[in-house]
Amino acid sequence: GVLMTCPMLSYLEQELEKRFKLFRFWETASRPEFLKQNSESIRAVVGNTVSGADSELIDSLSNLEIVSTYSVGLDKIDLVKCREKGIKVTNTPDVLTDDVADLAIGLALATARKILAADTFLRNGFWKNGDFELTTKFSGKSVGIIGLGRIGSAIAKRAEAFGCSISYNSRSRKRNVSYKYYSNVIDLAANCEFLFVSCALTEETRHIINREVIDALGPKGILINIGRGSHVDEPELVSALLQGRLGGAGFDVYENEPNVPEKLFQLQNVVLLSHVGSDTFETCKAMADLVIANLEAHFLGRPLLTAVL
Ligand code: 8YV
Repeated sequence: GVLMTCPMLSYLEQELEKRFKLFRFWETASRPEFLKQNSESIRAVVGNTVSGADSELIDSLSNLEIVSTYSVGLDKIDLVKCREKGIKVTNTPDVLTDDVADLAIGLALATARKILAADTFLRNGFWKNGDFELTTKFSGKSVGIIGLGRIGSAIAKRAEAFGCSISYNSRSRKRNVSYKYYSNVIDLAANCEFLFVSCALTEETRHIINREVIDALGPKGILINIGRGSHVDEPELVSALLQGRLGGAGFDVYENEPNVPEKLFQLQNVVLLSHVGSDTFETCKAMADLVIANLEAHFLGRPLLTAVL
C-alpha cells in the first residue's frame, strides 16, 4: 500500500489508485487508530511540501521502504532517519525548474514595475485623472542569487538574457561558472539590486535572510523568494518593508503557509503569490508522473529515476 499524506493533484491520486492500494491520511478520523490497523501494509509514502514524512510517521511505519515526494524540496522529510533505516527517498527535480525560474523573473518584473498595482490603478478608473507612477527598471541591473543549483542557474540564465550582471552565494564556489562568487550573503546583498533566494532549506539556510542581509540589500533593493518561507526572518522582513529599509519584495513562499503577514497587504512595493511556483498543468503532470515512475521502479527492483537516498 501507498500512503498519501495530504491532498495533492487529483491526477496523481487517480493514477496511484490504479496501481496501488491507496491510503489517504487526511481522511482518517483517528491517525493512531488508522496506523494500528494499516501500518504493516504501507510500504511507500507520497508526501509534499505541506506534509512529508517526519520521524514520528517514519517510526510508525515498520515496513516503509520508500518516500516519494511530490516536490523538489526535501525539508519536510527526515532524511537522517530515512538514511538510518535504509528507506529510499525520491523527489521531483528538473521538471519544475523552468516554471519556478520563470516565476522568479515574473516576480522581479511584477515587483519592480508594479504590474499588479498598475492594473488595479486602471481597473479603479484612476487613469482618467493622470498617469501611473514611475517604477524601477529590471533589465541591466545587478542580480544576486543565493543557491546556484538547478533553479538558481535557470534564474541566472534568464537574468543574463535581461542584460543583468550575475553574482551568487552558495556553500562553495562552482566550477565552470563565470558569475562572481560571494562566500558571504551580506556581501552578496550589499553588491546587488535584486536578490533571489533559490537554495534548499536546511539548518544552515534557515533565516539566511536576516536583518543584516536585508539592510545590506537596502532601501533600493528588491528581494525575491521562490525557495522556502523559512529562508526569511519574516518579522524582520515586514518591519524593514514598513520602515522603508527595503525597496520591495516578491514572494511565493512564507514561513507559516497559508498564513501571510497581513501588514504586507497594504504595500504597493510587494507582490505576494500563494506558493504557485510549479503549478502549471504541464509541470504538475510531469511531477506526478515522476512520483509514480519512481514508485514503480522501486517495486520492480529497477534503478530509481530521481533518487535522493
Ligand atoms: C511543490 C515546491 O510542488 O517542489 C517544491 O519544493 O515547493 C512546490 O513546487 C508544491 O508545494 C506541492 O508540494
